[in-house]
Amino acid sequence: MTQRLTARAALPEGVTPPAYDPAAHGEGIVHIGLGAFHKAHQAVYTDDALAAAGGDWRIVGVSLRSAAPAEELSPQDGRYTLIERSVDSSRARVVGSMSRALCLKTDRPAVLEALCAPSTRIVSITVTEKGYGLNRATGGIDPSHPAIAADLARPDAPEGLAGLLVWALAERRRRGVPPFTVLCCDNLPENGHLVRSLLTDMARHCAPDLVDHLTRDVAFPCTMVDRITPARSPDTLALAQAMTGLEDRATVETEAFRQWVIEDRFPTGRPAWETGGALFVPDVRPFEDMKLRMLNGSHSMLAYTGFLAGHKYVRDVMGDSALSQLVTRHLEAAASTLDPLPGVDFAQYTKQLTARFANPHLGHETYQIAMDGSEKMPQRIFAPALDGFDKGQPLEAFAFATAAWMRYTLGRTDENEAYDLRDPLSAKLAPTIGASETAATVYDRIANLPGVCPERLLTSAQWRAAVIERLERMLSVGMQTAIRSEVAQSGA
Ligand code: CS2
Repeated sequence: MTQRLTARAALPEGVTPPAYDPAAHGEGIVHIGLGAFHKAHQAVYTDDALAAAGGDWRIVGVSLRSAAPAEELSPQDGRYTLIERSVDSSRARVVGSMSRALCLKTDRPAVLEALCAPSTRIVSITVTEKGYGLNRATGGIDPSHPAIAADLARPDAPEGLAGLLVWALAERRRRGVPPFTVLCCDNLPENGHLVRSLLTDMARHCAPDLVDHLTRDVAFPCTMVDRITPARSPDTLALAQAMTGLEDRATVETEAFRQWVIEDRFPTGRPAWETGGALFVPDVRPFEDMKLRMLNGSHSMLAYTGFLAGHKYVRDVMGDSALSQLVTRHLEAAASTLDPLPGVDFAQYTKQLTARFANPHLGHETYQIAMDGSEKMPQRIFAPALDGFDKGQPLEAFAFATAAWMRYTLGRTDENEAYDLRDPLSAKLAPTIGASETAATVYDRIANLPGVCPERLLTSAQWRAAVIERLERMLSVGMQTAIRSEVAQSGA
C-alpha cells in the first residue's frame, strides 16, 4: 500500500520540503474557505514567509460547510503537495504552513476558539464571490442569501461568513482581545471595503454596539490575488503520487505564476509575505481593476464562448485561432479602460496573460470559469463597459462577452444538450419552459434582473443593440460560426 504524505514521510529528491520546521511555529492566521485557491496562493506565500523570516504565523484552515478539506488534510498533518506547472517544467513542493484544518459544521467549538484566540491576528477569506451574501446595490447584506438569513435568525450560532466574523469580533471585544485584521482574498472590487461594509451592516442588524468598533478599530486591507488554479482532477492525484511516491488526497495543481498585491494595514502584525514576492502598495485599486478586467474579464468571455464552441479547457480555446484573436481583442479593450499604472505595461501584461492561458499543462475547464456568471459579470465586464462607454470607446468586445454569457444562461448547447448553470441566480436566469424567446426578449429579461446590469448601460440603446445583434447571431448560426463572423467583422 502506498504510504500517505504526513509530517514524518520521507520525500524523494526533487520534491521541495518546507524550508523550516513547521512544528516550531505557532498559529497566527485563521483562513476561511479551504479551497484549492487558498492552498495554491496565500498558504504558499505564508510558507515562504515562515521559511525566510519565521514568526508564529501558521494557518488554521476552516471550511464553513464541507468536511472534505479537513478530512483530506488532517491525516496528513495539514501538509499537501503543490504541483507548479509551467510550460516547460513541473515542480512539486510540500507546503507546511497549515497547522490544522477544521470545518465549522463538524468542529464548531474549535473554530470559534481559534477565531477568539489572542494569537489569531489575521482572518483571511476565500469564499468566492457568492459566499458573502452581499447586496451589491446597497453594499450591505442580502437578507435573502441563505447564510445571511440563517445568521440573522440566530446570531449566536453563526453559519455564514458575515455572521461568524461579527460574532467573533464581538466575542473578542467582550474578552478584551484586540480585533484581528480581516483580509479578503476574493476577486471582488475593493474587496476590503466591501467586506467592511458587509460586516458593518450585519452588525447593525444583530450587534449594533459593534458598529463603531468595526469602523474605528478593525483593519480591512484590500488585496489583488492571482494564480490560475484548476479544480483538482484524478490526474492531479495521480501526478502527485508519481512525483512524490506518496498518496496525497489534498494535493493542488497550479501554474508557476503568482501575484499578490496588498495594502499594508495590519495593526497587529503580519507575516513577511514580501519574502515570497507579495507587493505592498498604498492603493490596490488600479491593480485590482487591471486584473479583474483583463484576466478575469477575458476568462469569463472565453469560458462562455469556449464552452459553447466545444472547448473543454482554456488551453484549447487558445488553440482556436479565431477565438484566441477575440481573447486578445478583449484584453486590449479592457486595458484601454484603465488609467496608466506606473511600472506596469499593459501590452506586456496582455502577452503574459495569453501565454498563461495557453499553458498546455493546465487542465483549466471553461465550465469551471463559467460558473456564477451573475456574480462575476458586474466587475469583469459591465464595469469596464461602462467606463468605455463614458469615454466613447468601442463597446464590441464587452457586448460580445455579454451576449455569450446570456447565450450560456439558456442552459443548452448548440447540439441541444442540457448543462447545469451553476449560478446563484439560476432559477431567474433560466428561460421559462415552453417560452419562445428571441435575442431581444432574452436580453431584456436578463439585463433587467435587479442588480445585474448597471443602470446607465441598461438605458443605452446603443449597448442594447450591440448585445442583441451578437446574441441573435449566436442563436441563429451557433457559437462556432458566431465567433468567426465576430472576427471577420472586427478585423481582430
Ligand atoms: C477565474 C478565476 O474561475 C474564474 O472565474 O477567472 O478563478 C481565475 O483563474 C483567478 O482569478 C486567477 O487568479
